[in-house]
Amino acid sequence: VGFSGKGVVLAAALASSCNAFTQTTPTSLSGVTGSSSALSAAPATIEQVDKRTGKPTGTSFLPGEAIDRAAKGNPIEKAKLAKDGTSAFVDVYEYAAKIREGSMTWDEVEKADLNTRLKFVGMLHRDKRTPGQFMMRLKVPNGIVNADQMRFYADCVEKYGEERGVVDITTRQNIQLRGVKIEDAPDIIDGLHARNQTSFQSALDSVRNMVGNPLAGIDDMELVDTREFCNALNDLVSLDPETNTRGNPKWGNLPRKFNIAISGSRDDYAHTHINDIGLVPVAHAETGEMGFNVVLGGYMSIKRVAESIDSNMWIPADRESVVTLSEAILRIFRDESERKDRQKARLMWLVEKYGVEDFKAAVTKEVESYGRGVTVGDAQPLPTDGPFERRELLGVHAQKQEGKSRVGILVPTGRLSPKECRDIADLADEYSGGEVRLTVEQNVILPNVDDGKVKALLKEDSLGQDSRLKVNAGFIEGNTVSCTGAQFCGLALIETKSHAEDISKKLESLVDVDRPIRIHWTGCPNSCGQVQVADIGIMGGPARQLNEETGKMMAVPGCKIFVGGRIGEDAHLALEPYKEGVPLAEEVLVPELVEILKNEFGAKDKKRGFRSK
Ligand code: SRM
Ligand code: SF4
Repeated sequence: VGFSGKGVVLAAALASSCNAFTQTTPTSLSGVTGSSSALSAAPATIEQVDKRTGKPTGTSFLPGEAIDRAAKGNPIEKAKLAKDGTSAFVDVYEYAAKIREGSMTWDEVEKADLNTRLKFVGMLHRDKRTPGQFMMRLKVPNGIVNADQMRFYADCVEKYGEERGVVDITTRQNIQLRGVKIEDAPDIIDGLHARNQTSFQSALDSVRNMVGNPLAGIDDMELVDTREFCNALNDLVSLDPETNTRGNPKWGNLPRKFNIAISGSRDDYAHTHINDIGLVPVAHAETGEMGFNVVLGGYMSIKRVAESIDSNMWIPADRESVVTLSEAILRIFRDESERKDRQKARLMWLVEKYGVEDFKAAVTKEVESYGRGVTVGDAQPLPTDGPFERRELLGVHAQKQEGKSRVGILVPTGRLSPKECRDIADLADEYSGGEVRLTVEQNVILPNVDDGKVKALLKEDSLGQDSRLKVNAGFIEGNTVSCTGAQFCGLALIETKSHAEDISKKLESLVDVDRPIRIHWTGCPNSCGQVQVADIGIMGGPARQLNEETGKMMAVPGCKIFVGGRIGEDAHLALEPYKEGVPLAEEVLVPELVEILKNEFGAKDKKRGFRSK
């Protein structure tokens, strides 16, 4: 992916020779005053170059008009103006050194760094749940990792103990390390960079993990191999071309998060319809050339949940076109999107402000201005040869390569202990050439398993009866997804992962269904667990229940239930709750879900001795 451990050395060198690069230039900002350390105020001068790294600041790429808006914008905008996020890794190294030598403690770290700016290094302080410990989010383009990386994740988190030291596979086909302390972060960052991975620009106002097709290169129904494009886009947004270090300042001051997904087949495993940019593979109707229709603006949030809209754009499936189109949209988004109301700062609002055709015209003009010979065409008709049934990712399936199989393994709610990470690494070394693929359903796939070795793989202890990892999971437990929830997330209204795992097992023991039923859990309306695309979505929310002792109704942890979201070609978001105010208590929620499974999905009471799959 165009990056090697070399970059770390350069970054460290840049950090230590920082003064040589100091060059603070005042901008045309008028009437803006304040301190550079407070979250609530923008500085009087805007740094063009970060003193310590010599890298240009994210803000230095913004036009004056956008800086003026940011200066009058929300507290996060002011924090970004006050101190550059793309050089925040230097703060991590400096804080860590001081904490290690005993000259400071983690709670003396500047608040704006602790809770905001370190997010540019992918470090999210879990201040409400585990003060002093961070979640570190990585970037895993196309969700492809290897055995060495899996073992490294295990080594990084193990010291934080069974409860806190875990690894999560996320709903963006990505990895999060938990429990991380600042003093350990430099070694983790260096270790990641030495393994061609990074955590930089994976959170806050950054372009998030590039989601691609988990079956890229191994599937006979593939239309486009997404790997090259995910890697190229990952480099576009997070590799600094000047210093060859991770963290690209050009995109270091975006108005909001930005999601890109590239689909490789009609299954749309990447969920293009809920990403800011979604690339949908479709051949040009006249020339037959393979390319992508561009859908825009899909997102989920507390304020609004929106399905992507057709932008009437098509580009050929080549690296230059994909990178140039994305760069053009990102440039327009960066400079023109909302900087005051964070709820309105997602791409959809900007597209609506323009109108679809005018937005297309602006993007086309921008693309042409780069002079790379890239052409933006009109959207192409989708295939009409009948409906397409999205295929399963779990279990054993033939690949396009003769004699090879892909084996999808359930990781319940994406949560892995260090031992389970190592188990997967061992399986990968033994059966899949060390390669592991992550899915947005928070599971893993081992590709390229010799058909002749599948039996042996299925007999491995780490996939046995007592293991959480399973190849032949039931239709319900195998399709349960869950966001982080209250164990670590300060925004959560309820605990999610442990309930999701327990209740899916319970449901599996009570009913039989004849197809995968996707049950998604999300702890609050931000919908990181994407409840609106689920067959059944469970979102944390208020509920009341009778207190047997007092005889009074009292507030209890509860949920809203959504039913009927669809993914794939026939995507549809379930926007309105099916039921609200349902207590989370198992004796209430389980019967409720059983009813929904029976009424809406044809579930039958389980017959003794008969399993659904
Ligand atoms: Fe998310 C904020 C976790 C995918 C919409 N999300 C958060 C924070 C950072 C809040 C916080 O500070 O605690 C959560 C961190 C909890 C933690 O400790 O892990 C968090 N989001 C997650 C993850 C880990 C859920 C998971 O268990 O898999 C996912 C990480 C993806 C990744 O690897 O980058 C995750 N979040 C999503 C998705 C799904 C997707 O991208 O397909 C969405 C909906 C799609 C979207 O963004 O449009 C999503 N997360 C949000 C939002 C609402 C965004 C908005 O525009 O308002 C927030 C709140 C915010 O950004 O202000 C949020
Ligand atoms: Fe946290 Fe809410 Fe996202 Fe769950 S949906 S991870 S509770 S922000």
